[in-house]
Amino acid sequence: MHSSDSLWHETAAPSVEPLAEGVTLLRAFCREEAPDLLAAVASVADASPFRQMVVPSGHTMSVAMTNCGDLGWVTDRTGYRYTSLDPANSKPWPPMPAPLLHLAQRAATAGAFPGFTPNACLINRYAPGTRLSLHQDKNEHDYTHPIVSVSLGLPATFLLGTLRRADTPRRIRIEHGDILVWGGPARLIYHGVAPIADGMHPLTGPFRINFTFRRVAITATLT
Ligand code: MD3
Ligand code: FE
Repeated sequence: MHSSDSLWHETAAPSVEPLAEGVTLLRAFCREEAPDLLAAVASVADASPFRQMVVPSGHTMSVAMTNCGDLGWVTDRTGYRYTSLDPANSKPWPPMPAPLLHLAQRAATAGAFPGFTPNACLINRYAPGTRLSLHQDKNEHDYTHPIVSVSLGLPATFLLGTLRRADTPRRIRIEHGDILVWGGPARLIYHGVAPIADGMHPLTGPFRINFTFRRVAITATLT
C-alpha cells in the first residue's frame, strides 16, 4: 500500500490508452495546464456567456454551452447548425484562445491525427444531474477530421457506443485533465455522457467543463 494510493487519481502519471479503432484516451494529458485553460474559458464566457439552448423538440438542454473559434454550434426550435455569430449578442464568437488551440493540436498528434486545424470549439458546462443523451456529431459535414475532447473538473461516465444507436454503449470513467481523440472509423459513433454525480472540484467548483474541438466544413455554416 503506497501512502498516496487513496489519492491516485490526483497523482497518476499521464498515459495513452487506445479504446477502439480511431479512439484514443490521453489520461491526465492537460492536468498541469488546467488553470490556464480554465482562465481562457472564463474569458470566452465573459464575451459569450454559457446558456442552455433549446432543441427542435422544444426541450431545453440540461448542459449549458458556449463556443469559441470561427464557428460555433447552436440549436434552437429550427434545428442544429454552426454559426459565425453568437445568436445571444449578434457578435462573432470569441477567438479560440491560443492555449486551447495549441492543446488541441498537441492532443490530436498524440492521438495519431497530426495536422489538425480546428475552426470550432464547443464548450459544455455540466452541473451535477445534467447529462448528454446518446447522439452522433454530424453537423460538421466533413468527417475526415477528428474531434478532440478535453475534460476538466468533476468526473464523468462517458458512453462510448458504436455506429448503431441500438448497441449498448461502454461506460468509460473520464477525469479532470483527460482528453479523448476520435477520428477515422470512430468519427460517427454514438456517444453521450451519463448524469454527473454530485461533487465539488478545487478548480471548477460544482461543474464539469468539456471542450470539443472540431473542423467544420465551411459549407456547413448557415449564418
Ligand atoms: C465521438 N460532448 O459536445 S465529448 C458533444 O463530454 C459531446 O461534453 C461530450 O458529445 C462531453 O457533442 C462528449 C467526446 C466526443 C465528442 C464528439 C464525438 C466523442 C465523439 C464525435 C464522434 C465520436
Ligand atoms: Fe457529441
